[in-house]
Amino acid sequence: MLPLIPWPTEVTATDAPAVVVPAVRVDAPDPALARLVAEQVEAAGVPVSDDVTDARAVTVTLRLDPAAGSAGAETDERYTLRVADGEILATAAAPVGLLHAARTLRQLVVPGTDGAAAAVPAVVVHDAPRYAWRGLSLDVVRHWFGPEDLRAVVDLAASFKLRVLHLHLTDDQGWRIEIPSRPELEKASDNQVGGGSAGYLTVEDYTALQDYAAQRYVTIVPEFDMPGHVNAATHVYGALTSDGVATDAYDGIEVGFSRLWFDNPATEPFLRDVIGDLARTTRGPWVHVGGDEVLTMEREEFARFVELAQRIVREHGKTPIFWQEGSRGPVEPGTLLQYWEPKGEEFDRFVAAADAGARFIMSPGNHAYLDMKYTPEHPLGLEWAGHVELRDSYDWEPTTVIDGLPTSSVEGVSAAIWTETLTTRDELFSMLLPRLGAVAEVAWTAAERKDWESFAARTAASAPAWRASGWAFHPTPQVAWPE
Ligand code: TNX
Repeated sequence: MLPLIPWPTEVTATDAPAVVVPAVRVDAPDPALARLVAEQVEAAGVPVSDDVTDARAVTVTLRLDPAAGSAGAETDERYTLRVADGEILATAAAPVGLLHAARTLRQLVVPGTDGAAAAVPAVVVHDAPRYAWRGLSLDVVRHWFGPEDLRAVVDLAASFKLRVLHLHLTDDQGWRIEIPSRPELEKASDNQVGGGSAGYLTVEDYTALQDYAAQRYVTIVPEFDMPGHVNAATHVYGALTSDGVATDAYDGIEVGFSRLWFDNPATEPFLRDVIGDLARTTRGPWVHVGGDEVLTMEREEFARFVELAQRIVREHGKTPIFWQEGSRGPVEPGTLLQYWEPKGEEFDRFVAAADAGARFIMSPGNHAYLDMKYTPEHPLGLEWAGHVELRDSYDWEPTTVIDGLPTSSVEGVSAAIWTETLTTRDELFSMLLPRLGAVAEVAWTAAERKDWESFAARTAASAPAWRASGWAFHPTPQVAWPE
């Protein structure tokens, strides 16, 4: 049993003996990639040697080769990994594929016991993802998670070959990103659920985080949630409210009470400043403009917000993303909608939006919301979408969650985690793990190659690697964990 998550397109274990790796030397097309691959190998407990004369060291060769990967897969992400005859060779059409190969290699390493060297089973892997959009959406407002935690989340996401980390940066409780044209927003950063001190990302922090993520082929997507979830903004700017009076700070967990007013002359300049600065500081192609849970606004006014936010994002050359409620506005071709709440009565509207050219990111609450409690007794999390055990986050098919949606309108899959009840990195990780691996497999692996029993066994076998990385996980009884 090979502890690979997500499960690859083609895996052939050969009869050849495992390759023993007392140490490894990395031969890669560029030094930055070599360093990242070395990081993976070292994380598996194998020393990396720069010494070309080191006779113990096995060479990990990474080579760009347009013919690599699984047959017929067009994507840049395809790769092949061959482990045999004392050699480890990764080939890929593009550097991202080489890094994927290194992630696979890291999962294959069997640590040595009692002083013996580690080994890698002889195997040939040809691989490519089902969806290009494989993401994680993370709320850093309800509780603040700073740059160090966010780098750890990038590492975790990248270990499952995810490509997108979407940060929910603004909400009722706090504002978590510096907007240079609106420096006063910093005043709304020092608050979170339950009060207490919090923080925000300066442009410099955000840029550094993007660089860290980009090296790992993870794109950061910023979210400015509007026209609801805006109490942090109306707390700072009284001019945005209907009576001109700034709202009180809020540290509870209710939703749906705050809002902007389309006809207020302060509103459009605020949207332009925030979206403009986010677009300028974001190197990825997407800006998320929220749109969820606006419970106190007429449909017509809401639609005007969707139209305006979408237009401003496009003026900055970015692709807009809304939560599914964006379908209540005039969505344009290429706009992305993130599906989250299984509300059957809205399916016709989603299909109409897809017919108009919108594309869907699937984050169904009952499968992909990793802030849901595993069980009713679970001490952390919410339960509005039900309880999401590991198997619930594994057993679902993105193309059938919205009745009637054309298969081709599915852009991909994102897990999501909201932090109303999560205050520490370990709490956060214990909700992400092991379920993030399940959602990653839904996003990567073809439906006909998924298998729950196999996934559960691979999850169990991944625990030592998670421990070695210092990643907390929830030992769900659905898995037979090793002692
Ligand atoms: C719904 S998901 C929300 C968030 C909450 C989350 C808690 C979405 C678009 N909105 O405001 O934090 O539920 O699970």
